[in-house]
Amino acid sequence: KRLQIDYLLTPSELSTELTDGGDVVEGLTQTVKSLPPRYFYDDFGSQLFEKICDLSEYYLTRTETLILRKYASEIARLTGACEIVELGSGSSTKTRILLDAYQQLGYPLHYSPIDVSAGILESSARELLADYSSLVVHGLVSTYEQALANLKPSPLPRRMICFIGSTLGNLTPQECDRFFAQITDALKIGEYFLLGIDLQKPTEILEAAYNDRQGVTAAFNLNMLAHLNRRFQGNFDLTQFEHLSFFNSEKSRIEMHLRSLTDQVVQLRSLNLTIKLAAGETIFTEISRKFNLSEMQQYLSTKGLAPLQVWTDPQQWYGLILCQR
Ligand code: AVJ
Repeated sequence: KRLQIDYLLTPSELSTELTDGGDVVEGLTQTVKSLPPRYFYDDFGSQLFEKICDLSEYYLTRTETLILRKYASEIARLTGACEIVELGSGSSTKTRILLDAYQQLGYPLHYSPIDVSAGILESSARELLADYSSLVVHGLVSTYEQALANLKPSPLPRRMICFIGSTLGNLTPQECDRFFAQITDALKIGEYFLLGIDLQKPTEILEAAYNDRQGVTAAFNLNMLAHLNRRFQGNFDLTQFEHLSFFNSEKSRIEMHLRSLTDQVVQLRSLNLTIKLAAGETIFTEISRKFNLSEMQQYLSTKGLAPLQVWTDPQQWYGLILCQR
């Protein structure tokens, strides 16, 4: 058996944390309303995100892909054979570059993708198994928090946790601190962490990437409401909201919001939640932080993750950092 998928996001596991819906109630009942970015990624949202990755304005994916293509074999040589655990694996397109490099060196291929979207995880796992004859996939449909707390012992002597695609940018500084504590808990001394981050660059370039001309990002943002409607018996009217995104230079982050076009009342029945929105009021759906590469290296060191090597593109738009615990 080369495929196993465990599902941690089932409603029965609602019990303890803010796993399913609790975080929605929490976000929507604050004075400044917000929703956790993980609710972008139902199966349709994951498809929309794949479309974003192909947009000419969205330089992130293509830049990270170039860096990976250029340096994947160096990464593989540095780490040696290891289990590749990926947080937010999505379609696993960029992961193939890593798998190719590990395969090239004759290493056994163990891949553990983790994603909140079951559909995209299942289909990409099947495609990978068809393309890599010796690959073993152990997927987890789960949030990062749940996954990191529930990782099975590695099938190989070493493990590398990959967090590429600049998903770290979605976390506030406080969330980052918690996240890295969980990462180091999930790694033994000597094991690896591979991080991809988007870097600071001119505002026009950043804002274009989050306001594409085709409106795919707007659709992606609005789809979160459709997802919540389905998942929590809600009645958000998508025509009564608009996509808003801009660069906040003080905080060095893109902010995405959904702005209410009218005074309205919305219900999420299965969460027992009724909220009021004023015309012009926004729901904060995402931050996407833009980092400084040397500050990030410093920060990682303080978190017990020693940077071994850093790679970037010629324009220094994007950075990849390999760390060792
Ligand atoms: C998947 C979190 C890296 O912040 O750029 C894309 C998500 N949001 N367009 C990002 C996203 C709007 C993306 N990450």
